[in-house]
Amino acid sequence: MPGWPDLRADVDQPGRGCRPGRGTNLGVASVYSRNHGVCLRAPVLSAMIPVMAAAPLMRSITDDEVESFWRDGVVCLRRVMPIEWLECMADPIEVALADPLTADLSQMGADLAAGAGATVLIDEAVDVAGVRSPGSGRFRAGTDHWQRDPAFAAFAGDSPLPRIVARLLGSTKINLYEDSVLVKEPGTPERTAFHQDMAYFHVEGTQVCTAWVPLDPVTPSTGALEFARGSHRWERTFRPNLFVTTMALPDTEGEDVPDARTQRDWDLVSFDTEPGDITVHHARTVHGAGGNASATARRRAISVRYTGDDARFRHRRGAPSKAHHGSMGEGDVLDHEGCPVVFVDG
Ligand SMILES: O=C(O)CCC(=O)C(=O)O
Repeated sequence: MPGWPDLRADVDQPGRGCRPGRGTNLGVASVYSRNHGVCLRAPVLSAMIPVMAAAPLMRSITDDEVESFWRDGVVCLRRVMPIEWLECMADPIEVALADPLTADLSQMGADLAAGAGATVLIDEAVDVAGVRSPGSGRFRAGTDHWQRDPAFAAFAGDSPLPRIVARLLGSTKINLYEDSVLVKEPGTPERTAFHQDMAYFHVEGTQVCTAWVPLDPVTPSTGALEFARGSHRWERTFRPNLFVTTMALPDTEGEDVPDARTQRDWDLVSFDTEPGDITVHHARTVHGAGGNASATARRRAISVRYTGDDARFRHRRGAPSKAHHGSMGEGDVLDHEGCPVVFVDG
């Protein structure tokens, strides 16, 4: 491929940084440059190299963790993500943040407030900490980076993530629905509005989840996610919202998500995490996050959203569409190059 060094000789060097996956269904290989000590990834034709499953697990996922996921709608998995994978994603995240397709949600919130009267959700803790100044912290988010950057494709397809979610979901097959970069810079005042991921997906099924992978230590004061425990079992359908405001996407199905702070019967849980820890939540679990009240610490995270055996295409009115959705029919199995299979058991 033009522009990419041929580093295939370096693939799978034992003890190297990134655990390389080779020849995923995404058609990329991850490679580690011995010379530069940095991660490079070269797109290669999957036909040229054997198809392999996702990287092996650092440790097994316990029955208790699987039970917590299904009971609470969320589980925090400690020390499951090799640090090398996180280090590999540091530069691609900066590239993603510079991509015009990545949204500045802080700006979007200000525009919605000025133009449409939306109320932006501001975290008072950020004001109390005195770290907010005009134009200071930004909340930026993008989607479908894997389609543009082989580094993200390798992260979603070749890292341990597909194998982890296969175990949690009890699924023999895992499809990649999408990925997102979600960064709250120091002093970001905007909360993430509570929402249900399923409201944004053209999918029906019980085996659907999001793996939230932080690259930095995260606490509630820097923007740890908060989950309404057990909400994946509520028989309620919520409208997707615009993430920094409760304003719903137009023409969408369901009820508005109520303000979590007024819902006394919601059992909110969040987790302090270190790099290597991840949370995985069910796509129906209601969740949100605070701002980032730190003056110095960034909160960088990558969410990867996966589906399992029972997921089927279901057009959801008003929800964000992907290019291939036009060719999908109600009830179709999701397998498509726009929603690739990234793991098959056995
Ligand atoms: O990172 C955030 O603030 C929100 C992430 C989220 O809601 C998600 O990935 O589902």
